[in-house]
Amino acid sequence: KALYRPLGRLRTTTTAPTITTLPYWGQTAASFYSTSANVSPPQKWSHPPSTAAVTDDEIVDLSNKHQHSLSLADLVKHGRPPLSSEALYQSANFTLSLLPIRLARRIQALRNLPFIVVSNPNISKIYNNYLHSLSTLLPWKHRTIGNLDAEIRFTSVLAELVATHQDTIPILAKGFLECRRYISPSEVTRFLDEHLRARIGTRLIAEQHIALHYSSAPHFDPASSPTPCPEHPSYIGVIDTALCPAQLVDSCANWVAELCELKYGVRPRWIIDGEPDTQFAYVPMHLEYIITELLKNAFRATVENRRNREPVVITVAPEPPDAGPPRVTLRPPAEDMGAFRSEDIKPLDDNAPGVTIRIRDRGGGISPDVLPNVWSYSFTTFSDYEVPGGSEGGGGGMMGSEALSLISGANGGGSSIAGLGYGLPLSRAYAEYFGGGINVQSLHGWGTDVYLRLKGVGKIQ
Ligand code: ADP
Ligand code: K
Ligand code: MG
Repeated sequence: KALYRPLGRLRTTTTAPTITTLPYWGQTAASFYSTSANVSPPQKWSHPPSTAAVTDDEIVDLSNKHQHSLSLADLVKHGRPPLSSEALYQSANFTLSLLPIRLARRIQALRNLPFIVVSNPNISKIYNNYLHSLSTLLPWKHRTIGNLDAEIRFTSVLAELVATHQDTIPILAKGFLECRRYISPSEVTRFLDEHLRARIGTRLIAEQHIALHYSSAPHFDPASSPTPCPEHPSYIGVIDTALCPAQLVDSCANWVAELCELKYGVRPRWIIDGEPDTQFAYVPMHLEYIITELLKNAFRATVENRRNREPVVITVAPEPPDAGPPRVTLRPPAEDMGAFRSEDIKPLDDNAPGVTIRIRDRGGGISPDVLPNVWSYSFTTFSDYEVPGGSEGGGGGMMGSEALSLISGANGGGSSIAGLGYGLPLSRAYAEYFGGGINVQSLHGWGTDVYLRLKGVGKIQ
């Protein structure tokens, strides 16, 4: 029971240390381990080393500040690129006003995990990444960015921040798998769902300014940017106001087919039908993530079920602005998300045109004993040793041991056909971010239909 005592509460009973040195965690963890008869974590789980110059007080102060609930209007309010230098500085200052609070809140959320979990080397690496990123932003706190030189330096801080958190997902996945004995699956799910959704927003904010910088800076100072962006007239930062989902599906399918060829020696076929000319305003990076994960699942099922000659059919159906209620009903957002949904970015306008994409495979569907688990982080039926078509549908499924070996590999799961068990839940987090959703319909013994509904981000001037 004591294992689940939140770190935050323990901290207040001791004299407040600064995180600069972190003797506290080492001592606490060590004394805890020595008095705990039942559970002794591996020797290597000592304490999170850190050199970040952020004090506890600063973190608590920041995380208690009001978190501006961001709208997409905020992200595009600076106008279409190329921005004027003034608009670019405004965007930088706005970004600066948002990020420290968001990072501090993530740090607090990590601290509220049982400390035995935060002591895990992988989780503490993520924790320290957040501390580090916050420490790189704090020197800017009392400054106003008002010249190009400052703006360039600030943008490079943002770029480093985005790069630092690049591999968060496989590292967290590995950490939580290693902590399976110390934290319940539902606690992991609650933490990850909140954490990964908040991360989507934080990255979006940082990447939006970086993109605005690269599409604007060359226009008023050609020397400022070594890599001017190719012209994307329909882009505002990372938002494509005329995104064509069918094109994106096709390029993702090509990539996933390559993966299949590498893994199974087979290249599944696919067909795009419906209204492939549909366009809407959305964040291509998000759609790319979702579609890639859904196609990995569909292609894998197709190949493992020896249905290679049956194409996966992807139907693109536009949802006109005045279509009334959505044509596909998806689950309502889970109740326990209420606490953090306010962090999500709202679409510009609730009646914006959207799109529904159905991915239909003949890969045998999902057996009833597997189906209830598919939305859990780390749940997978993938086995690296599986022979295509060898068993029907993967048996009972499992949590993680395969995933662990997969993540330990060089690529961290991202370019594997399956195995991390994050594809469905994380895709759903992306889809729900702007008010969309994902629904899986399985006809066991036959195939699976996945409905992805996306609300467009709205009309942008
Ligand atoms: P992963 O693909 O890494 O296993 P996911 O979250 O993407 O993780 O999927 C979880 C599980 O759901 C898969 O392991 C598989 O058993 C099942 N699944 C998902 N999509 C399909 C599909 N189209 N056909 C059959 N099974 C599927
Ligand atoms: K899963
Ligand atoms: Mg998958």
